[in-house]
Amino acid sequence: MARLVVISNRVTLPSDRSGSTGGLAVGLRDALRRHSGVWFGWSGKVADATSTSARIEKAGRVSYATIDLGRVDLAQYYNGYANSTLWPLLHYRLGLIEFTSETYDGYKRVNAAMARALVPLLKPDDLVWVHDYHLIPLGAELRGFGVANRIGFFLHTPFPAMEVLEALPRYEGLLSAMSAYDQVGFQTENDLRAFRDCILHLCNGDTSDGEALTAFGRTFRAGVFPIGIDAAEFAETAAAAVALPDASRLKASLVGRSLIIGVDRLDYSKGLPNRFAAFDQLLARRDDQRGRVTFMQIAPRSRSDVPQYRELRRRLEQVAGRINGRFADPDWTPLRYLNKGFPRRTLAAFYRIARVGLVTPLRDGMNLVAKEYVAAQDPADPGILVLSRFAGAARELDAALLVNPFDIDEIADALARALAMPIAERRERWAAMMEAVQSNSIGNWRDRFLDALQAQARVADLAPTL
Ligand code: GDG
Repeated sequence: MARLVVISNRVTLPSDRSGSTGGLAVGLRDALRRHSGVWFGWSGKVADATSTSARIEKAGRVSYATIDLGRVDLAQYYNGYANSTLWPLLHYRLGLIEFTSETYDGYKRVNAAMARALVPLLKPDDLVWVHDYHLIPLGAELRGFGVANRIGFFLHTPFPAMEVLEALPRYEGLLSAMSAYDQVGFQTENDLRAFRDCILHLCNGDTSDGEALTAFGRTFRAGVFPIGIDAAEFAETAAAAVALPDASRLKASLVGRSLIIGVDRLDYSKGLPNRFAAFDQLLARRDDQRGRVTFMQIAPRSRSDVPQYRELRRRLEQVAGRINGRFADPDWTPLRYLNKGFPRRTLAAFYRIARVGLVTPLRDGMNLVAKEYVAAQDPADPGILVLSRFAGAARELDAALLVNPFDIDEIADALARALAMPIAERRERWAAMMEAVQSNSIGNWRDRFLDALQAQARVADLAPTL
């Protein structure tokens, strides 16, 4: 079996025992163990200058190869172009996009530096799998160094509609960089369709069957590979974790009230202000809910060096304070807003205790929290998921209460409906969702993508076209 080389912005080192490893990190680590290979990326450390070679840490059959980033590079590549230009663009937030030549150059420079540090670690038969928007140009940079391996790219975020992408100065560079891969993967059909439109209409590209695309002098494939979770493992974790002290304390603190739970990185794509407004509206309009429901929003801080994220935090603190100031009783705090992370098993137990999972991103590539919430439920007495139609997960979880995350009234109504839903309907909806979550595991996702990549011819095996 070919070795697998995974490249992502951040590498989760085996020494990370924080218990906060996300599902994706677990899935990638598992794939690497099965194939043996290398996980390459940023160490998370900042130095005066970006490393020119990787530091290697070995654990079993996997080598973890990391580089430190220089201060200026980090500011321009990560906080700058990746998170202040591409992230808002990919989430349809044109008004938030900041574009400067400096950050664009920094983004390209860091991708080139990563390629330079990676090349000496590659063997000719390695399957190379690049992840996410931080690293779009990496494949083209590797090709520039003569790397002829099969190289795949998976985009975890949405891919925007053509008219949105066109707003990005020099967007052609991104599309041409994506055509340097052999296999490009997206979360949903929508994303693939949008990408195909861009290749066909903005780049004079061509397609024979909708998946094989030709542009910029290369032929490559693009497909849909929705990411999943290990549902059985998550269900087991949740069932066992409800007995832990953290879970018992939460349950006791509710004194019989229903719990609504939200779990999201503190990010403007996750729709938190509208979600808070919907809860406010539920309490304002429905006397019967006052004192009977608690909403707990877990929102660990993320990207705090980007001003828009700090601004979002300020705004949410104000709204949370207003809601509690308006509705709280001496023995009831309606909204519990926690800016910190929890170990994975604690989260799993919290999901299981919650009667409603509230997942209302304005746009989301997939949203794993939605799938985790479903997997964590007690089959005998499952909770109900209220889910944004603009999360990739809505494609598979259509038995959730689907809402438009811009429509506060609709979210508030869905909350009221979820809180009052009879057990028979909850069970029926949950069974349909659980089947969807189980049938598309993280293992399926990984295997489908790698099989598709493996099926491509290596660049070196192709007959010369001249
Ligand atoms: C990107 C795309 C796509 C959250 N808080 C804690 C914690 N988490 C975990 C969740 C979940 C993960 O983080 C978040 O995944 P999401 O999918 O919801 O969102 P993004 O971080 O934006 O991920 C997204 C994903 O990539 C995968 O392709 O679905 O669309 O934006 O697993 O449980 N985990 C722990 N403590 C926390 O406090 N342990």
